[in-house]
Amino acid sequence: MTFFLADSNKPIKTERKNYGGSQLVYVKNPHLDLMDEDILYHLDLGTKTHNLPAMFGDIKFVCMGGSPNRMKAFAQFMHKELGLKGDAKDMTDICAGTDRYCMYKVGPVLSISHGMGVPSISIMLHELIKLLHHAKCCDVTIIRIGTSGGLGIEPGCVVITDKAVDSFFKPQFEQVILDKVVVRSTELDQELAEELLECSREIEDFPTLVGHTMCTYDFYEGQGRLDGALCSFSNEKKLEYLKRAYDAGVRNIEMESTVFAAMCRLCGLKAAVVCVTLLDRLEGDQITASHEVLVEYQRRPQQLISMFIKKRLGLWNQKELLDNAVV
Ligand code: R2B
Ligand code: URA
Repeated sequence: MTFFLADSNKPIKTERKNYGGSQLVYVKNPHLDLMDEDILYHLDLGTKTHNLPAMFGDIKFVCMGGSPNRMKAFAQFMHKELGLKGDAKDMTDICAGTDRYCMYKVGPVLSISHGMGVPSISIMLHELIKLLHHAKCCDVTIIRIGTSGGLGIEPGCVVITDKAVDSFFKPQFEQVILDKVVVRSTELDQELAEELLECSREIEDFPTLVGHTMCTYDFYEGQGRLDGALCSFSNEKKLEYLKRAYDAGVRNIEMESTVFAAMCRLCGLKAAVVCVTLLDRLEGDQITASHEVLVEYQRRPQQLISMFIKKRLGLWNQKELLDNAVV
C-alpha cells in the first residue's frame, strides 16, 4: 500500500520489514458467516451500506483513546506529522451519524474514541474488529493511548504497559458470558512494547517507563479513592492497597486495558497500551494540575506514537536512516 506526502511525490510504503507473512484480523464467531449483512450499529457503518475494504483496507495502525476531542486532535496531529495533502481541519468524522464514538482516517492510521470504562471500549472493539475483518486489513498494530493515575512515579510520566492486570493484580480479564465467567489472558505484545520503549529513548521531553497497568471498573472506590460519593475505607487501608499494587509491579491505573488486551489478543492484533499519568496516587486522589499542564501531558503518548508510526513507515529523520543504512 502506498500513500503520498503533501509536498512531494515521495511515496510512503506501509509494508513492514521482517514481518514473516501477513497477519489477518480474526473474528471468532461462526454466526457471522451466516449473516447476510452486518450492521456496526454504534459506529454507524455496515457491510451493505459501506464499501469497508475500499474505505479501510489500507489501515495499518489503529490508535484509540477515551475522549473524542483528543482522538480528533491526534488525527490532525498525525496528518501534519505524515505530511499528508489537504487541510487537517477539513477532516470528517467517519462516525458522524452517531455520537457514541468518533473515527478519523489519516492515511494508514485510524484514530478512534472509545469512551470510559470496560463496557464502552468493549462495544467499540467488537465493532472495530469486525470492521477490520470485513475490510480485509492485515498486519494491523493497535494502540490505546490514554490517561491514568500513576503509582509512585512523577505525574506526566508515560507508561508502556507490559502486563494489564485486574484489581487483584492478575493478568486476566473475566468476561461473563450467559451465566458463566470466562477468564481471558491479557498478555500484550512484548516486542511491540520494546519497540515503543526504544522509540521513547529518543524523546527527551518526558520520562517513559515500562510497567504493569491495573485496570479497574470504577474511578473512585474501584481505584481506592477517598473522594467519591461513597467510601468505606480509611486512608491507611487505601495506601496499604496501593503500595501492594506498587510492589506487584503496577505503575499506573486506568479503566480499559484488560479487556483491550484480551480482545485484541484473541483476534490476532498486535496490541500496546501507552498512557500518561496525571497524578501520583500515593500522593493524593484529586487531579490538581492546570488545564494547560493536563493538555500537554495528554500530547505525550501521541508524540511517542507518532514517532513510532513514522519509524515504521520509514519517515523518521534522515540522520537515523543514514546511521542505520547498510553499506
Ligand atoms: C482513564 O481516564 C478515564 C477516567 O478519567 C478512563 O477512561 C481511563 O481509563
Ligand atoms: N484515569 C484513571 O482511570 N485514573 C486516574 O487516576 C487518572 C486517570
